[in-house]
Amino acid sequence: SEPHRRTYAQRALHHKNPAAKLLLETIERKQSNLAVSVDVASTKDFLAIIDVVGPFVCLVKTHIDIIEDFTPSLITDLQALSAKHDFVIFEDRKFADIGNTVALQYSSGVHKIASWSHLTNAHPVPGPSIITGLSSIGLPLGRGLLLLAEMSTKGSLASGSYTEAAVQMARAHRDFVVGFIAQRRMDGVGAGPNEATTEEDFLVLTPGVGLDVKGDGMGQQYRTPREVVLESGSDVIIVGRGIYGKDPSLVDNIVAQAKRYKEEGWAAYLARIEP
Ligand code: 5IU
Repeated sequence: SEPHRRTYAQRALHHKNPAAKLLLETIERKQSNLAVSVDVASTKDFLAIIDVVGPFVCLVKTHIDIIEDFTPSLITDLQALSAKHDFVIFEDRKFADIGNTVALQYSSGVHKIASWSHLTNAHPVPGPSIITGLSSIGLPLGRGLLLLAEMSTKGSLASGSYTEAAVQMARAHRDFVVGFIAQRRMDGVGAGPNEATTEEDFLVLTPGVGLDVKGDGMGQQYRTPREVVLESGSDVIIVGRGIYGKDPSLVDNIVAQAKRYKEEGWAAYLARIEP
Protein backbone atom coordinates (compact mmCIF):
# COMPACT_ATOMS: atom_id res chain seq x y z
CA SER A 1 0.00 0.00 0.00
CA GLU A 2 1.04 3.64 -0.31
CA PRO A 3 3.42 4.56 2.53
CA HIS A 4 1.18 7.20 4.09
CA ARG A 5 -1.73 4.72 4.30
CA ARG A 6 0.18 2.04 6.23
CA THR A 7 -0.86 1.55 9.85
CA TYR A 8 1.56 2.05 12.71
CA ALA A 9 1.24 -1.69 13.46
CA GLN A 10 2.19 -2.69 9.91
CA ARG A 11 5.14 -0.33 10.00
CA ALA A 12 6.36 -1.64 13.37
CA LEU A 13 6.94 -5.05 11.78
CA HIS A 14 9.39 -3.62 9.25
CA HIS A 15 11.54 -1.52 11.56
CA LYS A 16 14.67 -3.20 12.91
CA ASN A 17 15.87 -0.39 15.18
CA PRO A 18 14.53 -1.19 18.70
CA ALA A 19 13.63 2.43 19.52
CA ALA A 20 11.68 2.91 16.28
CA LYS A 21 9.90 -0.40 16.77
CA LEU A 22 9.05 0.48 20.37
CA LEU A 23 7.62 3.86 19.37
CA LEU A 24 5.42 2.42 16.60
CA GLU A 25 4.19 -0.39 18.85
CA THR A 26 3.48 2.05 21.67
CA ILE A 27 1.50 4.34 19.35
CA GLU A 28 -0.61 1.38 18.22
CA ARG A 29 -1.08 -0.04 21.73
CA LYS A 30 -2.18 3.28 23.23
CA GLN A 31 -3.91 4.56 20.07
CA SER A 32 -1.97 7.78 20.56
CA ASN A 33 0.34 9.66 18.22
CA LEU A 34 0.66 12.44 20.77
CA ALA A 35 4.01 13.37 22.29
CA VAL A 36 4.23 15.91 25.07
CA SER A 37 7.18 18.26 25.37
CA VAL A 38 7.81 19.05 29.03
CA ASP A 39 9.82 22.28 29.12
CA VAL A 40 9.70 23.22 32.81
CA ALA A 41 12.50 24.09 35.22
CA SER A 42 11.69 22.19 38.42
CA THR A 43 11.86 18.45 39.05
CA LYS A 44 8.54 18.61 40.89
CA ASP A 45 6.63 20.19 37.96
CA PHE A 46 8.42 17.98 35.44
CA LEU A 47 7.44 14.71 37.13
CA ALA A 48 3.93 15.95 38.04
CA ILE A 49 3.11 16.89 34.44
CA ILE A 50 4.46 13.59 33.10
CA ASP A 51 2.44 11.57 35.60
CA VAL A 52 -0.73 13.42 34.56
CA VAL A 53 -0.25 13.23 30.76
CA GLY A 54 1.37 9.76 30.81
CA PRO A 55 -1.80 7.78 30.04
CA PHE A 56 -2.48 9.80 26.87
CA VAL A 57 0.91 9.95 25.18
CA CYS A 58 3.16 7.64 23.17
CA LEU A 59 6.26 9.66 23.98
CA VAL A 60 7.63 12.23 26.41
CA LYS A 61 10.10 14.76 25.02
CA THR A 62 12.56 16.25 27.47
CA HIS A 63 15.07 19.10 27.62
CA ILE A 64 16.93 17.74 30.61
CA ASP A 65 19.32 20.74 30.77
CA ILE A 66 16.40 23.05 31.68
CA ILE A 67 15.94 21.37 35.08
CA GLU A 68 17.45 23.55 37.82
CA ASP A 69 17.46 20.99 40.64
CA PHE A 70 18.61 18.01 38.55
CA THR A 71 19.86 14.91 40.36
CA PRO A 72 20.30 11.41 38.94
CA SER A 73 17.20 10.25 40.84
CA LEU A 74 15.13 12.34 38.41
CA ILE A 75 16.13 9.83 35.74
CA THR A 76 15.10 6.88 37.90
CA ASP A 77 11.74 8.58 38.48
CA LEU A 78 11.31 9.34 34.77
CA GLN A 79 12.05 5.72 33.89
CA ALA A 80 9.53 4.54 36.50
CA LEU A 81 6.88 6.78 34.92
CA SER A 82 7.83 5.47 31.48
CA ALA A 83 7.20 1.92 32.72
CA LYS A 84 4.02 2.86 34.61
CA HIS A 85 2.39 4.72 31.71
CA ASP A 86 4.06 2.96 28.75
CA PHE A 87 5.71 5.80 26.87
CA VAL A 88 8.97 6.29 24.96
CA ILE A 89 11.55 8.86 26.11
CA PHE A 90 13.06 11.38 23.68
CA GLU A 91 15.73 13.82 24.90
CA ASP A 92 15.55 16.75 22.46
CA ARG A 93 19.29 17.44 22.76
CA LYS A 94 19.89 18.75 19.22
CA PHE A 95 23.53 17.66 19.08
CA ALA A 96 25.54 19.74 16.61
CA ASP A 97 29.29 19.18 17.16
CA ILE A 98 32.05 16.94 15.77
CA GLY A 99 31.70 13.18 16.18
CA ASN A 100 34.12 12.83 19.08
CA THR A 101 32.49 15.63 21.08
CA VAL A 102 28.89 14.51 20.54
CA ALA A 103 29.83 10.96 21.56
CA LEU A 104 31.06 12.39 24.87
CA GLN A 105 28.06 14.71 25.29
CA TYR A 106 25.72 11.78 24.62
CA SER A 107 27.38 9.28 26.96
CA SER A 108 28.90 11.41 29.72
CA GLY A 109 28.54 14.59 31.74
CA VAL A 110 25.88 15.05 34.37
CA HIS A 111 23.01 13.77 32.25
CA LYS A 112 24.35 10.58 30.54
CA ILE A 113 21.58 10.87 27.95
CA ALA A 114 22.33 7.63 26.10
CA SER A 115 21.76 5.60 29.26
CA TRP A 116 18.06 6.54 29.50
CA SER A 117 16.74 8.22 26.35
CA HIS A 118 15.34 5.86 23.70
CA LEU A 119 15.55 8.57 21.04
CA THR A 120 17.60 11.72 20.63
CA ASN A 121 18.21 14.13 17.77
CA ALA A 122 20.99 15.94 15.95
CA HIS A 123 21.49 18.77 13.53
CA PRO A 124 22.94 17.50 10.24
CA VAL A 125 25.09 20.64 9.94
CA PRO A 126 28.47 18.93 10.77
CA GLY A 127 27.88 16.25 8.12
CA PRO A 128 27.74 12.43 8.45
CA SER A 129 30.42 12.26 11.17
CA ILE A 130 27.84 13.42 13.73
CA ILE A 131 25.90 10.22 13.03
CA THR A 132 29.04 8.06 13.31
CA GLY A 133 29.91 9.67 16.65
CA LEU A 134 26.45 9.29 18.19
CA SER A 135 25.93 5.83 16.75
CA SER A 136 29.15 4.57 18.37
CA ILE A 137 27.42 5.15 21.72
CA GLY A 138 23.73 4.70 20.90
CA LEU A 139 23.60 1.75 18.54
CA PRO A 140 24.99 -0.82 21.03
CA LEU A 141 22.34 0.40 23.50
CA GLY A 142 19.48 -0.01 21.00
CA ARG A 143 18.88 3.73 20.73
CA GLY A 144 17.64 5.67 17.70
CA LEU A 145 18.46 9.06 16.18
CA LEU A 146 16.23 11.65 14.52
CA LEU A 147 17.86 14.20 12.21
CA LEU A 148 16.60 17.78 12.26
CA ALA A 149 15.53 18.14 8.65
CA GLU A 150 13.22 21.12 9.20
CA MET A 151 12.23 23.42 12.05
CA SER A 152 8.91 24.99 12.99
CA THR A 153 10.30 28.48 13.51
CA LYS A 154 9.85 31.53 11.33
CA GLY A 155 12.86 32.06 9.03
CA SER A 156 14.34 28.58 9.62
CA LEU A 157 17.44 27.91 7.51
CA ALA A 158 16.70 24.17 7.43
CA SER A 159 14.90 24.04 4.09
CA GLY A 160 15.44 23.21 0.43
CA SER A 161 18.77 21.57 -0.36
CA TYR A 162 19.71 21.45 3.36
CA THR A 163 16.63 19.35 4.10
CA GLU A 164 17.37 17.13 1.09
CA ALA A 165 20.95 16.59 2.26
CA ALA A 166 19.65 15.63 5.72
CA VAL A 167 17.47 12.91 4.18
CA GLN A 168 20.39 11.63 2.12
CA MET A 169 22.49 11.43 5.30
CA ALA A 170 19.75 9.41 6.97
CA ARG A 171 19.49 7.04 4.00
CA ALA A 172 23.15 6.15 4.40
CA HIS A 173 22.68 5.25 8.13
CA ARG A 174 19.38 3.43 8.36
CA ASP A 175 20.46 1.24 11.30
CA PHE A 176 20.64 4.22 13.69
CA VAL A 177 18.80 7.10 11.98
CA VAL A 178 15.13 6.18 12.23
CA GLY A 179 13.59 9.42 10.98
CA PHE A 180 13.34 13.17 11.30
CA ILE A 181 12.10 16.13 13.15
CA ALA A 182 10.33 17.83 10.29
CA GLN A 183 7.10 19.49 9.26
CA ARG A 184 6.07 16.83 6.70
CA ARG A 185 6.68 13.29 5.52
CA MET A 186 10.22 12.89 4.15
CA ASP A 187 10.08 9.66 2.10
CA GLY A 188 11.63 10.30 -1.30
CA VAL A 189 12.83 13.83 -0.47
CA GLY A 190 16.12 14.62 -2.23
CA ALA A 191 16.32 11.18 -3.86
CA GLY A 192 17.87 10.82 -7.30
CA PRO A 193 15.74 9.50 -10.19
CA ASN A 194 17.19 5.99 -9.83
CA GLU A 195 16.87 5.69 -6.07
CA ALA A 196 14.10 3.36 -4.91
CA THR A 197 12.49 5.14 -1.97
CA THR A 198 8.95 3.76 -1.72
CA GLU A 199 9.90 1.42 1.14
CA GLU A 200 12.06 3.72 3.22
CA ASP A 201 9.42 4.59 5.85
CA PHE A 202 11.18 7.19 7.96
CA LEU A 203 9.42 8.30 11.15
CA VAL A 204 8.50 11.98 11.25
CA LEU A 205 7.93 13.75 14.56
CA THR A 206 6.57 17.27 14.28
CA PRO A 207 6.78 20.08 16.84
CA GLY A 208 5.00 23.40 16.46
CA VAL A 209 1.53 21.97 17.05
CA GLY A 210 -1.26 23.99 18.64
CA LEU A 211 -5.03 24.29 18.34
CA ASP A 212 -5.65 27.65 19.96
CA VAL A 213 -2.89 30.02 18.87
CA LYS A 214 -0.79 30.54 15.73
CA GLY A 215 2.49 31.45 17.44
CA ASP A 216 4.21 32.43 20.69
CA GLY A 217 5.73 35.83 19.85
CA MET A 218 9.24 34.26 19.87
CA GLY A 219 9.25 32.76 16.37
CA GLN A 220 7.33 29.57 17.07
CA GLN A 221 4.64 28.78 14.47
CA TYR A 222 1.75 26.41 15.25
CA ARG A 223 -0.20 24.13 12.93
CA THR A 224 -3.10 21.87 13.84
CA PRO A 225 -2.87 18.07 14.27
CA ARG A 226 -4.99 17.72 11.13
CA GLU A 227 -2.60 19.84 9.06
CA VAL A 228 0.40 17.98 10.43
CA VAL A 229 -0.80 14.35 10.32
CA LEU A 230 -3.45 14.27 7.59
CA GLU A 231 -2.25 16.94 5.18
CA SER A 232 1.52 16.67 5.74
CA GLY A 233 1.79 12.94 6.55
CA SER A 234 3.67 13.30 9.83
CA ASP A 235 3.60 10.42 12.36
CA VAL A 236 3.77 12.07 15.77
CA ILE A 237 2.53 15.47 16.97
CA ILE A 238 4.69 17.12 19.63
CA VAL A 239 2.78 19.50 21.90
CA GLY A 240 4.23 21.52 24.78
CA ARG A 241 2.55 24.65 26.08
CA GLY A 242 -0.72 23.76 24.34
CA ILE A 243 -1.05 20.99 26.94
CA TYR A 244 0.61 22.13 30.14
CA GLY A 245 -0.03 25.86 29.63
CA LYS A 246 1.38 28.34 32.08
CA ASP A 247 0.41 26.65 35.32
CA PRO A 248 1.43 23.02 35.92
CA SER A 249 -0.84 22.84 38.99
CA LEU A 250 -4.01 23.02 36.86
CA VAL A 251 -4.25 19.24 36.62
CA ASP A 252 -7.82 19.11 35.26
CA ASN A 253 -6.92 21.40 32.40
CA ILE A 254 -3.79 19.42 31.54
CA VAL A 255 -5.82 16.21 31.39
CA ALA A 256 -8.47 17.89 29.22
CA GLN A 257 -5.88 19.28 26.80
CA ALA A 258 -3.96 15.98 26.59
CA LYS A 259 -7.19 14.14 25.74
CA ARG A 260 -8.10 16.78 23.18
CA TYR A 261 -4.77 16.62 21.35
CA LYS A 262 -4.72 12.82 21.53
CA GLU A 263 -8.17 12.62 19.94
CA GLU A 264 -7.33 15.19 17.25
CA GLY A 265 -4.06 13.45 16.36
CA TRP A 266 -5.67 10.01 16.18
CA ALA A 267 -8.63 11.22 14.11
CA ALA A 268 -6.22 12.80 11.63
CA TYR A 269 -4.31 9.49 11.39
CA LEU A 270 -7.49 7.46 10.84
CA ALA A 271 -8.54 9.88 8.12
CA ARG A 272 -5.11 9.44 6.49
CA ILE A 273 -5.08 5.63 6.40
CA GLU A 274 -8.73 5.30 5.30
CA PRO A 275 -8.98 4.40 1.62
N1 5IU B 1 10.95 22.32 18.91
C1 5IU B 1 10.14 23.17 18.20
N2 5IU B 1 10.34 23.35 16.86
C2 5IU B 1 11.34 22.73 16.18
C3 5IU B 1 12.16 21.85 16.93
C4 5IU B 1 11.95 21.67 18.28
O1 5IU B 1 9.23 23.76 18.74
O2 5IU B 1 11.46 22.88 14.97
I1 5IU B 1 13.61 20.89 15.97
C5 5IU B 1 10.77 22.08 20.34
C6 5IU B 1 10.88 23.27 21.24
C7 5IU B 1 9.99 22.90 22.38
C8 5IU B 1 8.88 22.09 21.73
O3 5IU B 1 10.69 22.03 23.27
O4 5IU B 1 9.47 21.52 20.57
C9 5IU B 1 7.66 22.89 21.35
O5 5IU B 1 7.03 23.45 22.48
P1 5IU B 1 5.67 24.29 22.40
O6 5IU B 1 4.58 23.34 21.88
O7 5IU B 1 5.45 24.71 23.81
O8 5IU B 1 5.88 25.43 21.46
